[in-house]
Amino acid sequence: MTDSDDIVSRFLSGQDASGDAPARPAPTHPRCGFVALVGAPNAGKSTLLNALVGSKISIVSPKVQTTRSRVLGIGMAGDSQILYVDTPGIFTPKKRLERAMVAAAWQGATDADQVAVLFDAAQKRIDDDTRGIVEKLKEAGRKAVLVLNKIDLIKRERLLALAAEFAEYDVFTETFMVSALTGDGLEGLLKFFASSVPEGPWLYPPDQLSDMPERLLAAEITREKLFLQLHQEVPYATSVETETWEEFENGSVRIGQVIYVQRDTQKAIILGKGGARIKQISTAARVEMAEFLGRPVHLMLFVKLRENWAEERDQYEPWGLDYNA
Ligand SMILES: Nc1nc2c(ncn2[C@@H]2O[C@H](COP(=O)(O)OP(=O)(O)OP(=O)(O)O)[C@@H](O)[C@H]2O)c(=O)[nH]1
Ligand SMILES: [Mg+2]
Repeated sequence: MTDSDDIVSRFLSGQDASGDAPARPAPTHPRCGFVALVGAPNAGKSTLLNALVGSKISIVSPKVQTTRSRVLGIGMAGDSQILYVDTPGIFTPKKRLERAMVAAAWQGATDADQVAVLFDAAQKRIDDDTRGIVEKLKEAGRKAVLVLNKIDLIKRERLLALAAEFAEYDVFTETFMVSALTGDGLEGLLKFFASSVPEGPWLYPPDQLSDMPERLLAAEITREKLFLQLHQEVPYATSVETETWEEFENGSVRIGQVIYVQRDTQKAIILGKGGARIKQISTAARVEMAEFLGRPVHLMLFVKLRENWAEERDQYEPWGLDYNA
């Protein structure tokens, strides 16, 4: 970890960059383990990870397939260090990037000590993607925890009926009903994870919040703004890369990023009339970057045509995605 990564973790954990936060006493019976959050696209996995960690680590949008890679969020609860693994939504993939995303999600589940399946309980019925996930876990003889999310949107009777329907699979050892958005029910879920991760030493310093390098975090922030501000196929045709990172003596940082698009028409949409759209995207991204870095940020965004970025290997490796999945 570099010094600047360290600043990110301290800032996100609410400590100041001088590092004089009260030291956490050494645990007498440390526990540490991985909890994978899996589910259909848009179930609220990233929202839940952020809520459980208490900081924004993973990007969130109302659109499906926002998360493209595994994202680690480190949560502390008493003597337990819980390593939450946010994963891309699991669906039937068609393109190379989609296959890599779904493979990353299953890998996250396979490697974890505990698997939590999230379901958007606001849906009328159990969707095919979720059904497929539960059936695959059952086939593999894997037990999991069911998290019925978005309970702020539905009535309790409906929840009980859903829980009963899921119980028939005989995969779930526990069922939790939560709202990742309002925080309802999260305390019980957190306590459960804290007590269920195996005994063992912590793998990360307790004030660290993620293992994601700053450059990737910064790219994700811009990608989130693209997902929030663009429509139809456009956000899915984009990829963001942090190209330059210059730190100045006055404490500010200049970040240069490229937004790759697959067609000229998409480039025109992202730029907007007189550059209005890119300006909005850039402002929103810069504000959030400055907040997580705890210092002024100058952000320079360039939009470049790269028709085949989704077929290029260097778009996969930095994100831990398997090009050949
Ligand atoms: N009302 C309500 N909305 C929620 C809740 N949790 C998440 N959402 C919303 O659901 C949408 C999707 O949330 P994400 O956290 O991005 O979902 P995800 O499962 O990570 O989605 P992918 O990364 O695309 O697979 C966002 O608009 C969230 O604000 C909840 O408990 N209640
Ligand atoms: Mg997500």
